[in-house]
Amino acid sequence: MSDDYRPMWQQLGLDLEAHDALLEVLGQGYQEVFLSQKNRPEGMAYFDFVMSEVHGLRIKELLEEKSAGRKIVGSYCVFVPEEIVLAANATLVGLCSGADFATEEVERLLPRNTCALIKSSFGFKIGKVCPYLESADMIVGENTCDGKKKAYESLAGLVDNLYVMDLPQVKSENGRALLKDEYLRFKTAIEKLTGATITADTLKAAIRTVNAKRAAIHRLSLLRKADPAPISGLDALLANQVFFYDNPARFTDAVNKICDELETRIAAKTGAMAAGTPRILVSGCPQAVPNWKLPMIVEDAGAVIVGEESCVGERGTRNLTDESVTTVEEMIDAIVDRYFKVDCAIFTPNPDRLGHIQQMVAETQADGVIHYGLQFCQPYLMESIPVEKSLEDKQIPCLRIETDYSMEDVGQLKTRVDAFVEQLK
Ligand code: BJ8
Repeated sequence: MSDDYRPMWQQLGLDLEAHDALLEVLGQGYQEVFLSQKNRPEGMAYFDFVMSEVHGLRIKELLEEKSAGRKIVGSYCVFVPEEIVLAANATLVGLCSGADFATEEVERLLPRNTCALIKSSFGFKIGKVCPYLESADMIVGENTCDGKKKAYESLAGLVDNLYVMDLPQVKSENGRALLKDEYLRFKTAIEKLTGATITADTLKAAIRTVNAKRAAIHRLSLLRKADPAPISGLDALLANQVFFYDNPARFTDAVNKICDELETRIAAKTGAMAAGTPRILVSGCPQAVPNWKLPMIVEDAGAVIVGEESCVGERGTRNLTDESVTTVEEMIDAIVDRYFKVDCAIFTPNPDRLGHIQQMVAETQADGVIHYGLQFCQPYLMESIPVEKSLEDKQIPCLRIETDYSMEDVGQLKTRVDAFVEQLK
């Protein structure tokens, strides 16, 4: 990344030395994991460029938006409604939390047995290495799992602009009413932050923008059902990760372009891997940038990942908001209906997720499922057992994995994944 960005990073208060070290590791990792792949679609050049500028050009754009009076909102969860943010003339960015950082300092604030994702969000703040976090005018936390909801109490002492959204845990009428109340409260907070009033026109335009983005990435997801798979799991995951940072309209365009290319590849039977390669669906915790450990191991083992049942994947993107309604009140209801379908493991009971995993297995023609659970993540680790059971009942092989962001268990994971892939052949 160009040295021209250093004054910008300094102005944001980043620790330049630590940030240099992070970029160095990221750049090297990207080269080894992504650029070394064979038979990549040409359209991945766009995502390579975005990643090469992820702390540069994109941050410059966000700061330019801020100078023009737009606000930046950072979020850790797919329950934060981008439609409301956009409608109030603000920009939503995902705060990644996909790598360990400043672990010793983090463990002075959080118990050691906290999941890597939560620890990472603290590490990026304490280590002063995330320009997105430092650019945000508001950071939104959400009461999802116990770990997150308690961690935000501590995060509030580290940032001065934390807004915490309550979320239901049960898909009942009361649960839906709570979600609606919270979205209305959030709307008021965003309007206060931006000074803008959300109107039917701005909300409708925002719903269309976000729907278009989700429809494009869902289109990509459906194209992965072809054999040979036209895109690797690593590249498809990358597109799903960039979903959270990029300018929405530009991202939609780039994804649709790559989908056009994938359609041509499918017609020509050109794959990222050979036809007949064992096909795997990954299900479970979100894999945020730069957490590429599992897909790297799986695809190195000679399989191809054909879908992610995850919030960085189909769980977060498959449902669209009804565009046919006209008033702000009706649109808020449509937004609530759309988000209420997200089948995160924090919900109890959560039977929709089991059904969705089986649906994805069928749609993607997966030969087996790897359940990806982060260590100490109670909701997903608990749910991995019924997930496995429901798959076994249908004779779908399932491998449950529990891991973190360190590389210490790579050898052990490789052994288990290799054996699983062999079983699928
Ligand atoms: S909607 S999955 S993005 S909460 S891994 S922090 S659950 S202990 S991330 Fe999530 Fe929203 Fe749900 Fe999706 Fe807790 Fe588990 Fe850690 Fe997790």
